[in-house]
Amino acid sequence: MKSCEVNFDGLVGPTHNYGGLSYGNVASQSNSQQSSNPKEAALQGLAKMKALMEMGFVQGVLAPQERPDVAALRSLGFAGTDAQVIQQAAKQAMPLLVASCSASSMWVANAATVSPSADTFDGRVHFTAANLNCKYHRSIEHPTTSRVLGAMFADQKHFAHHAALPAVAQFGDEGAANHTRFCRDYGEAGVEFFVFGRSAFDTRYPAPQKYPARQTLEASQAVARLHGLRDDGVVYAQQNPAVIDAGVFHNDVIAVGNGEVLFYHEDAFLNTDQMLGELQGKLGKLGGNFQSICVPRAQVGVEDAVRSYLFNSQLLSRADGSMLLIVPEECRANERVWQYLQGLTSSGGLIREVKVFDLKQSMQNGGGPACLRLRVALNETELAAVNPGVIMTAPLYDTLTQWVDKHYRDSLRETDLADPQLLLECRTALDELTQILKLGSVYPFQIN
Ligand code: SUG
Repeated sequence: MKSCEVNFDGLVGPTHNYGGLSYGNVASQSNSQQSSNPKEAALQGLAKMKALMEMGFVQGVLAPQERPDVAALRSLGFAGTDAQVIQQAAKQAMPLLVASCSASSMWVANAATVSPSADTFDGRVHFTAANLNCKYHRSIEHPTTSRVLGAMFADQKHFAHHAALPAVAQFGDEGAANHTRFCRDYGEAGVEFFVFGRSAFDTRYPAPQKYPARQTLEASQAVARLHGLRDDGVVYAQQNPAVIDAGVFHNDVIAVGNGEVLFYHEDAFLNTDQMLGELQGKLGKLGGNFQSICVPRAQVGVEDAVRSYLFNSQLLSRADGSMLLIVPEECRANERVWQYLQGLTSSGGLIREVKVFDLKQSMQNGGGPACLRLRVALNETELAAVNPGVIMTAPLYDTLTQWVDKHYRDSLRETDLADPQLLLECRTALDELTQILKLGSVYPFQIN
């Protein structure tokens, strides 16, 4: 049976803003308080989805979350009408209002970890929503994430959904941003590669000194257990703590994998040789031929990698077996990175082409092409069982761009977040969106 990898991209929500909410994420910190353009952000994301669809890839769309999150503010003690809740929060605790308005659910690589059916004990595709408990503004995403994923992948014969892990730092889980899968073919059993930043219980693992390590080993192990993965089909690796301290807050900022290939920076991991050997051995047992492409620090330093988001790219398999790299415009703007990429594509290796996308609005919050997508490998039967409303088509692209044009503002500052009119605009837009994507009622304002 034919299988493919579907990229479900997060649709940018109407409150996209620069809140400076993510300590350890250099772009989020340095663009804090700048004026954002939600309309442009959403259209940039949609343009990438359309381009991939036109290149022949199956492309999906994942809905944004309800923001401002009035229910989250109520749980923190703000009361009255929805407008009063927002106004009180603006007066008494602006950082909480900003957090409750973040459109951070657009970075759906953090929505969940997904294991394809060929890897799991019961032959279903397994999803575990990420608790994202390192940052308050992201920790409030998982209940709605679970409802949206449930509405997209509803058929229990094919899809199994797990709730987020316990919401404590020991089980910090950031989803697919720290997870890659290697395989010969998307439909065959593969090796799932879990990258963690620290161990919660075992002091032998070093931890970063400056910035938080968001993903723990124990969280990754719990996800592997929930999904029923075979020991032979899993490799764990630790991120180099020094690169976390240099701004690599997720592994997908320093490495990307697809098929049998890992594209990574020389400084990305600890014990790299041992890890590569394990990947080679385990994929080899499945008949695969693991290959790695290491970018040497002498050619691209970690700082350039973080600035350009070279590794936050999408590595995609083309019909002829070669690969294509989708990178953000910032890679072309960085002379060393661009030179590296020119050399890479002309070297006769597997990666033959680089395509550049303008995702500046998302990039300014530390979200590149790879952050914006959740990969789900599906066979034909499973693909047919996905809610068809979320699969991108030319008419859906037109409908969504018109929807964005109608509902989104083209400028948003912190002071605008207190405007009760913004809440109404967002709810009107999202209500219409659930109809467009045929999701049913998934948002708190639709349920309560
Ligand atoms: O969690 N930025 C996100 C970016 C997530 C990127 N995802 C991956 N690498 N997969 C984060 O740090 C910034 C929000 C703000 O500051 O307004 C933010 O949440």
